[in-house]
Amino acid sequence: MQRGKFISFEGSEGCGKSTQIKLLVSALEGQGHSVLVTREPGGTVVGEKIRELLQFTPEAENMTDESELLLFAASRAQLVREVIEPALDNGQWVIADRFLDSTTVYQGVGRGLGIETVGAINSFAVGETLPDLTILLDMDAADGHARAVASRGEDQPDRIEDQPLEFFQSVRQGYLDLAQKEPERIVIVDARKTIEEVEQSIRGIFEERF
Ligand code: Z5A
Repeated sequence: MQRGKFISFEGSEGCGKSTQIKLLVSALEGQGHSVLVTREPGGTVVGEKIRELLQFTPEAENMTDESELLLFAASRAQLVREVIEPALDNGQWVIADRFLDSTTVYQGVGRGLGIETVGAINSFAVGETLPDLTILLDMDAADGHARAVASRGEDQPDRIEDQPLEFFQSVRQGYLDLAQKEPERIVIVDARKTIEEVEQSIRGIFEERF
């Protein structure tokens, strides 16, 4: 059995990850691939409990940045071993809606915990499991936030969405710096374009890579 491909989508809120993942899944399935989509935090029983704690538990508002980092890592450690690795071994393609780069930039850069510290914890959490390709949907943080607010409607922002704009600007810069360091794995796509144009760019990258 040929091992499946592992692709992650990254970017700040509202950049269009979920939208593009849906389009990609239907294209890949049309080519005969079996595809599994994961989201983080979450994707397992343990991970979904952690998601609730990280994002939606009002009593957790005094969570320290260090606890937050370890909880994201714990959710991913479970997801990798319980879901991602077995799927890849089974020949499935795995599309991850966020993976370890989110922790590097949100906790390492945004929260200021440092990318070396976060890198060590990320490595412990994922072991050898790294994406073959990461699509970074890049756009201005304020514009992405406006999209996310519009699509949320009446729902309240979660604990992380509720950060000031400077936090998301540093997250965006963190992603761009990471892409510069790892150009082979991380490909930047301009997320300001229309949904169809972004989809075409991603198709082009897939044709070239796989
Ligand atoms: N987080 C962290 O801190 N550390 C970690 O390690 C991990 C995560 C893994 C997870 O939130 C939060 O946890 C996230 C990072 C943090 N917090 N923030 N901020 P989530 O999973 O609940 O949400 P999200 O990942 O931020 O995604 P999102 O806001 O749902 O956005 P999206 O999936 O990228 O976008 P979308 O839903 O596809 O599109 C948003 C809207 O824009 C929607 O109405 C679309 O129709 C529209 N859209 C999409 N594309 C376009 C284009 N091209 N043009 C115009 N409109 C568009």
